Amino acid sequence: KPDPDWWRGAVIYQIYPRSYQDSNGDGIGDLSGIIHRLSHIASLGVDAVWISPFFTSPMLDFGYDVSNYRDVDPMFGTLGDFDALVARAHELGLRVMIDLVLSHTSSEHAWFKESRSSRDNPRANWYVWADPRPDGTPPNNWLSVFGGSAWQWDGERRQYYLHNFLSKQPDLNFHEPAVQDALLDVARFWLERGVDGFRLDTINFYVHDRQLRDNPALEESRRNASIAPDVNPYNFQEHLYDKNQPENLVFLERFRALMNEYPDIACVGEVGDAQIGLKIVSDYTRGDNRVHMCYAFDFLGPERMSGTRSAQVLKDFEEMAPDGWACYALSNHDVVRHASRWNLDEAGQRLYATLLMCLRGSVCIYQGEELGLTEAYVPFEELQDPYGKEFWPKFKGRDGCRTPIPWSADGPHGGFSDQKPWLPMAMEHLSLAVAEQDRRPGSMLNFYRDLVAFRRMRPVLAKGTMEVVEASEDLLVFIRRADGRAPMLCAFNMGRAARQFRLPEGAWAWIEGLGYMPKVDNETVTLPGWHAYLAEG
Ligand code: TEU
Ligand code: CA
Repeated sequence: KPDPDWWRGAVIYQIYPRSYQDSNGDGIGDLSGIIHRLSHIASLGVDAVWISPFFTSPMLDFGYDVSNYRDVDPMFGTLGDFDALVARAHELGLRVMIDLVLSHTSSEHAWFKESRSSRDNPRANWYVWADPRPDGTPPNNWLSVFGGSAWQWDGERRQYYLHNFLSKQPDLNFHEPAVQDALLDVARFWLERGVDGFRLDTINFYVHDRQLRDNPALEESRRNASIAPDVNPYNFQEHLYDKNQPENLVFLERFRALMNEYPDIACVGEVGDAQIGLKIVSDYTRGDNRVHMCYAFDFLGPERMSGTRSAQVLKDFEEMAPDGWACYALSNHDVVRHASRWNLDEAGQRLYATLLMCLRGSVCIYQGEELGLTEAYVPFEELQDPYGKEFWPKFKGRDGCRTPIPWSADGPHGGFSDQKPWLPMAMEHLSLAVAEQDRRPGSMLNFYRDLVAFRRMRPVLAKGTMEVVEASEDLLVFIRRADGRAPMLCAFNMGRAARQFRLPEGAWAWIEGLGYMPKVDNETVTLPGWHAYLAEG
């Protein structure tokens, strides 16, 4: 059914293809494996899938280093498999969003090979090349997210090139119109193949400062308490010139115009800039001519979200981008799984999942979160993530959230593969396998199914306004309203101890079905630790 607004409030399931399901016994997940498991995803009742990159790649950053945007890596299958995946997903009512990594390519990409070959070839300006400073050092002080200088010396062309991530992920030069055109053609290629939208990787990194000015050092007070606060020097710079340039928005406007040529297309842009704040995020999504949604990092941080901080984030977003749209997530393939990151027991996981499903905005569920998976421990000898290898042991990298999905407790390698998987199957995940939880009423998996259904039946949750009634460290109470719909009262106890709150004015009726029936006495609700109260008015 045509529905240009399907993405507003949608629930999107993120698939990390290497770890979903292996179909040919090489220990690596693939597109045929995903097709086989689409029924599991459909059973969750989600609207769409976002598939992390499956394009041709030397896999140094596991697909986020693309060497051919227009083909499937043989490891994952063929274009025919992809077409079959889209067809099957559509039959099941699932939309397909693919992950376009446009800011950089792999150094194996034909464009880069040509660009590095001389200073005057047709693609000489397709990447960011610069001469050394007089003493031979890199052109400026920009740093790579993955460690060290953002500049790599190239012996062939005898110049430095810019890379915001791995040195084998050279940054494309978005100041070159032909680069923008080529990338738009890539998007068109996939739109013609029938995709429903995109997750756009690192949209904040597209354009760099033309003059290559040095970044200032960050003041102590504003240092980013991110994944590796005391480890990665990247977090001690203010990234004034290497990203978030205003020209990013100009490219995104071109990208949006292209999407608008096709029906029902949506994209979510990734902007990981906690330290720069919501102002920038709102620029990317405000109005209807850039990205539809901004992927929000607020619920992905190392510190457990309190009532006060949640309220602040939601309020800020509404004030700064009243006509913008956020897409929230608790976990993804880059961060420690939230069950472990926030040290949540099962009740805590259920509480935050309920909160997620009550937020205004769209939401992502990361594969395995619906099973309550914890972060797996991957020893150094088995580590694959280059980011983890660089900063080990202070930062253990991203492999712990990328281990294979357990499908059955008794199959070989949890039913993921007949062969030794590329990352070990976490033994403690086996009892949480899909087949185990599927048949257990009240399991985390069945709870997620109920939650998604609950949200889908009540559009006021996805799209209504939000008014915070009470917020403290442990308590968050808000009311969601939309014209012509019953208002909803949503209360969350984000702590261990019982908490009380006074019902706001109105006749609130507890909604049966989701968990615990709270004690209401004299307009005062008592919520046990880690419990939510949802009522309709
Ligand atoms: O991540 C971009 C991003 O925000 C990273 O800087 C993130 O902070 C880092 O991975 C630590 O968690 C995207 C992809 O999600 C990531 O997997 C890729 O490695 C990266 O881009 C480069 O393409
Ligand atoms: Ca495989």
